[in-house]
This record gives sequence, structure tokens and C-alpha cells, in this order.
Amino acid sequence: MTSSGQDEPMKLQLYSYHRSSCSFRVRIALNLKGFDYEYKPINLFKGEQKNPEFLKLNPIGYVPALVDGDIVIADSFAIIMYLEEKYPQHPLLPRDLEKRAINYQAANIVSASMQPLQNLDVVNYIEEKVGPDAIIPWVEKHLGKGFAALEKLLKNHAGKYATGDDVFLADLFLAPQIRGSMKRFNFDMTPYPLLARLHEAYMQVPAIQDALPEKQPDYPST
Ligand SMILES: N[C@@H](CCC(=O)N[C@@H](CS)C(=O)NCC(=O)O)C(=O)O
Repeated sequence: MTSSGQDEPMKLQLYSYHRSSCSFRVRIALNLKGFDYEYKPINLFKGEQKNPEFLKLNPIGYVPALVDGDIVIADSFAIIMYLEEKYPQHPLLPRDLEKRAINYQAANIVSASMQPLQNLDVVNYIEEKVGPDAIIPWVEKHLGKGFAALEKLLKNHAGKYATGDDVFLADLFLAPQIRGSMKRFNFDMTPYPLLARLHEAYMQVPAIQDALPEKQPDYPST
């Protein structure tokens, strides 16, 4: 399919927010796979994720969402698996089945047991129902539990990155989670030396550098 009916293939479109760790995961995947995609900003602080037009793309009202021609997919895990299966360049999963399963496990620790507990909706709810002082202890408890599990899980699998010397699925989830926890909540990573080392390594990877919040078109200029 083409956008103009001519030879230009239609660009993938990513609905994203610069600071969203879930969008960050997909931006890394798109960069690794070499896509020049169209960035469609959704400002979470202005509530644009609840706009009827966006809800047509993702009924739960969260970023990211990906449009590939007639295909619309939301949820970072689903998007990344779709990209992996449709576009095999730069595989995001190792061939070894155990390492592959460790990638799923680490990605799911982040996406199911960490990020949802610090999501904007949840943090706003805690602030309103309990009070602003409850936010940091809540986040520290749940992020600490997740990072402690990841530190143990990856101990026998890590190389330069989470499961070896290539950037795979687990890294796509870990890099935004570690960086976001440090930046947004001032989270101290020193009790997790392996994860802290991985974070240093991630910051040297061009596909991750280009996916950083501050490199996105919707990052505030002032
Ligand atoms: N499981 C979903 C979670 C998506 C999600 O929670 N997105 C956050 C940003 S990282 C969001 O849009 N939050 C808006 C809100 O809470 O209103 C995914 O991985 O894409």
C-alpha cells in the first residue's frame, strides 16, 4: 500500500508521548528494525489519550498505538511482537528457547508488575484518595520488588545486555523502566548493580539513544 498511490510505501505511524516508558519500548524496536516512522504525539497531561479519535485506536486510552496501513495495534508488547513477526530484520528474540523465555519473563515483570503500578492514572488516584506523600513510598515498594526480582532473574543470563551480547526484548522493557524510575522518581539503583550496569550499556546504544524522551518531537523545548 502507498500513501499517494505512487511508489512511496506508507510510513508506520506511532502514537506516542515522549515521557511514556511504554512508547519508549516501541520506539527502540522501531529504531532497531530501521524504520523511519511518523511520530503522532498524544499529550497525556492534557488528557489527549481520552479523546474520542484516539479511543478509536486504543479503547483503553493508553499510548502507544501503532498504525501499519490498515492495521491498528495498541499495547507495547503486542506492537513489538507484531513488528517482530512481520519485519524479521534485527530479531528481538534470541533463538535459544530458555533465553527467549527469560526475555518474556523480564518483559512481563516490567509490563505487568511494575509499570502499571506507577501509571499516571494510578498515581493520580493515590494522590487524590490518600495524599501526595503516599506516592513515593508506593512507587518505591513496587519498583523495588520488581527490580529485586529482575536483578536475581538476570544474574545467570546477562552479558553486555540482559540476556547476552545483543539487545533483545527484555532490554526494550528494561531500558525505559530503569531510566524512567531514576528520572521520574529519583529511584536509587545502587542496590541493583547488574541493572545499573545494564543502564550504562543501554545509554551507549544508538537505537536507545534516539528513542530517549528528550529526542522526541513532542519533548518541550523550554
Ligand atoms: N500495557 C500497556 C500499558 C500502556 C500504558 O499504561 N501507557 C501509559 C503510558 S506508559 C499511558 O498511556 N498512561 C495514560 C494514563 O494513565 O492516562 C502497554 O504496554 O502499552
